[in-house]
Amino acid sequence: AAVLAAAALAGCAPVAQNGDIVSLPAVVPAPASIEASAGAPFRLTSATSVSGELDAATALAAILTARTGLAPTTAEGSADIELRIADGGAAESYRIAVDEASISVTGADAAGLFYGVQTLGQLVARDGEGWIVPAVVIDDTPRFAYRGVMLDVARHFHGVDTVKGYIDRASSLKFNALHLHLTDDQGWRIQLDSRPELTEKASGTSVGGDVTEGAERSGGFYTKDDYREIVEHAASRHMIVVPEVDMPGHTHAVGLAYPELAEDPVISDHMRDIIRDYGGQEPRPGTPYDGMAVGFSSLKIHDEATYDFVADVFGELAAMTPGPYLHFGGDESLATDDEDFAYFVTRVSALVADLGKTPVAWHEAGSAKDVADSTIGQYWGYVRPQEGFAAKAQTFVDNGAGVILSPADAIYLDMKYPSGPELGLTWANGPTSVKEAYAWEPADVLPGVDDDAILGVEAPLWTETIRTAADIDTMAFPRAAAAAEAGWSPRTGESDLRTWESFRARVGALGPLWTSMGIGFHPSEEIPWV
Ligand code: TNX
Repeated sequence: AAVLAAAALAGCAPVAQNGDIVSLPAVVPAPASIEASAGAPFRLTSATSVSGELDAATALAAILTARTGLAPTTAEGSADIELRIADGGAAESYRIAVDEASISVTGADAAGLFYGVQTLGQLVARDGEGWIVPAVVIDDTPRFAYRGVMLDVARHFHGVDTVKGYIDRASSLKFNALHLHLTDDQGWRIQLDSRPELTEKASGTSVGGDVTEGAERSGGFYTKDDYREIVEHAASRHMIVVPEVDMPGHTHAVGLAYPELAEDPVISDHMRDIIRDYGGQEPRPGTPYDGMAVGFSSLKIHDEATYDFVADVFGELAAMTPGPYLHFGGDESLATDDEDFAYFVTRVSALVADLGKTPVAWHEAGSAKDVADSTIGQYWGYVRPQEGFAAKAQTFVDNGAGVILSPADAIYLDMKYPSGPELGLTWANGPTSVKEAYAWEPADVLPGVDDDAILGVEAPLWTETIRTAADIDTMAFPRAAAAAEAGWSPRTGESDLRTWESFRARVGALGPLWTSMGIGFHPSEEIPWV
């Protein structure tokens, strides 16, 4: 225990390797390969110099300053810390070599170098004499190309600064996609020149009618400049933005701006149960909805005006979004007849594909056998799929496009913790512990769907109960780290680091770094925080 405690103090985590407990620097997500050497560590001082790529040097300086108060001096040519790009490796991969005299971080591309810098930030630790980086060689490369976090800005609106902060946090765990759930029954959050009424008439409320943090009124929306600022900030952290406009369900807000496009709400018994359990009003046409129930709204499927609307919305979003994906939702369209749903999904997926973008949709869209071939399915069933769910996801695999995995009982970040804040929901087998968020293997979720058909992993944060930046931090950290590891690290069984015991020790060692970054993580008792 004394050895383990000492290891923890140095920012290392005990790991079982070939039957022995050894101590390795705590990196999350676990790298593909890490070898600690017996040599003396590198010592950071106020004289430490850095040279190489400017963006990476800036990113490193920000981390080191926050963590240690020591700002490295920039140099030309050789320096103590050298940050370089050398072509040849796999996309987003990097290598770090640390010895007593120097540190080199080499990325295969700018993203790889950025990830190397994030890892280097995690390696910084303290010993009795000061700040050190342990002598180590790391060769690292991602398992999956797509590693996402989703933020629902429709149920509660979250302003630009909050989103930028979430980008910073997520990119430090090597996430490379921010999916923004921009629209839902409760509000439309993106200004469009082609359809200005959407934000004029349908952005003014949120769940519970809550007033947005830092604002004077309920709801809110991003101007086109706001959206550009988010996209640019994401790009500077090597993340793409995946905008979602959810349809044909989850569209009550559309009806506030364009009543002629919306069917009247369908109130099911299930909805009455939800209203009884969670409170709130029944939705009424033309009246803003601030409840939490889902599945009552639908666009009109057999009206050409609907498709003019969809073409305007996705046409403008495509032009505003440099990333390759446009998400058209498709979940929980319980008020849309099955055949109508298939017709709608077929048309809208083709429309998005014709814009030169790759459509993404929740897995229900796979019930439409003619969904555009390039459409990626986002699976939100459980780690052990419920009846019928895997078959829908299979459509996207059969088409050769593949799936993004978001198993709700593991990495829905809006599920309550077993003990902790009163925030969150429980419907997906919740509460969800950190261990449950960690203990699943992507290739074991959908039968026969292995790495070649899995584009990646995404952790959604729905915000019915999540109102502030602090709420986001609490729900996402530490569980987003588990999703990051599922998306980036070698598969379970292929690395000594891919065990719950190793993960919890490594996450625990990150506590001081997260604190220095201002992350208000949930101090879960499952984690041995340093
Ligand atoms: C289900 S899973 C939803 C969302 C809710 C969420 C709450 C899915 C694609 N849709 O509409 O916000 O549950 O956890």
